[in-house]
Amino acid sequence: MRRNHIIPANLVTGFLGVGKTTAIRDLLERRPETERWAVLVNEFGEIGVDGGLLADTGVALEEIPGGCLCCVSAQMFTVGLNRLIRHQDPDRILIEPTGLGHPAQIIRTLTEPPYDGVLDLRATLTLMDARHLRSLRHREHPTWRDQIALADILVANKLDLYTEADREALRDFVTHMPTPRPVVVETSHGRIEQEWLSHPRLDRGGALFPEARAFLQAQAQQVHGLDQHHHHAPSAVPDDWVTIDTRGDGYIGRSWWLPFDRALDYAALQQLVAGFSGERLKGLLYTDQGWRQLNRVNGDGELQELPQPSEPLRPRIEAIVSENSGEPLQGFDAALRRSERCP
Ligand SMILES: Nc1nc2c(ncn2[C@@H]2O[C@H](COP(=O)(O)OP(=O)(O)OP(=O)(O)O)[C@@H](O)[C@H]2O)c(=O)[nH]1
Ligand SMILES: [Mg+2]
Repeated sequence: MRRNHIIPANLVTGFLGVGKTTAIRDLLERRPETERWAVLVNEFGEIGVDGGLLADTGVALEEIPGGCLCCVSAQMFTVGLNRLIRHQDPDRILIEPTGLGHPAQIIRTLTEPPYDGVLDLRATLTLMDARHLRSLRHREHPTWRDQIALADILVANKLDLYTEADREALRDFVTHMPTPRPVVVETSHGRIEQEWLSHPRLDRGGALFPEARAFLQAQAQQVHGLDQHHHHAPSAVPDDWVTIDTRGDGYIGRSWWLPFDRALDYAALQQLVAGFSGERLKGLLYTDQGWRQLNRVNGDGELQELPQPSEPLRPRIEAIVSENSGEPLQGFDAALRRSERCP
């Protein structure tokens, strides 16, 4: 296939649940009518949920589940990206790595052969939640740091939830950032100006951050020791409960495929969700009250209406908990199964 233009591309990165998919949705809704955009979403869990949340936007979509793009799914990433480039010939590509993604390596991949003449990687948009500035768990996480360190546009999202102290902490943090500093903006519901997508990447002398590099090396060694990962297409999965676990970067993820057409008890599900204290919970679920989407970060977020999907959709849910939070997933798993209505 012959291409006659270089495709502008952006990374939309940031930690678990900060609002990346929300921002991408919003950008897609306001994209120029004449332009064809494509999105590549990578998720920590083995079963993608974000793709389902973007399915109605009408853009070409590739989902890479099962770990960070630069490590476990590196090959899937290339395959997915190549497919978008060849078959869609898009005018722009937005890439959402998992909230536990290592951006330095992804940036390197996208700016080296074979992609250097094909993609024009512009500004990296890093979303953050300024409330995390006062949370050691976040500030000490190497991925959280790297994502922010590599921002060209640093988007402090969820402004509606900040106290004045959070905003003050953000100002203070930014003042102490090393140069070149990113553009810093505060926003809510992922609202991002289209024109920021065209900003160039900051020149950081081609160097990865030392922190990022040491971290990536350790990661690479770990990955070499990992077993083959199996990726399950929905069609290949038996129509029963299936769980797949992912582990890495201090977190454990569990993904569930639920059987087609069997409803969960809405009230039981609601109670289960309200009691979930882990880091992240996402899902597309069929209940006795109809379809619901679930999007919870730490303690925030409940079940919400989901329009009847236009194509058959396999209900799915994904939980991410911190590795040292005990084993809350087992209790959750059992209760989730109990919430299924008798057929
Ligand atoms: N209050 C509030 N909630 C928001 C805002 N932006 C996003 N959210 C909510 O935060 C939750 C997570 O948003 P997502 O866009 O799924 O976050 P994400 O970064 O893509 O999450 P992962 O892909 O799982 O890392 C959702 O329930 C959103 O509706 C905001 O500005 N204010
Ligand atoms: Mg997302």
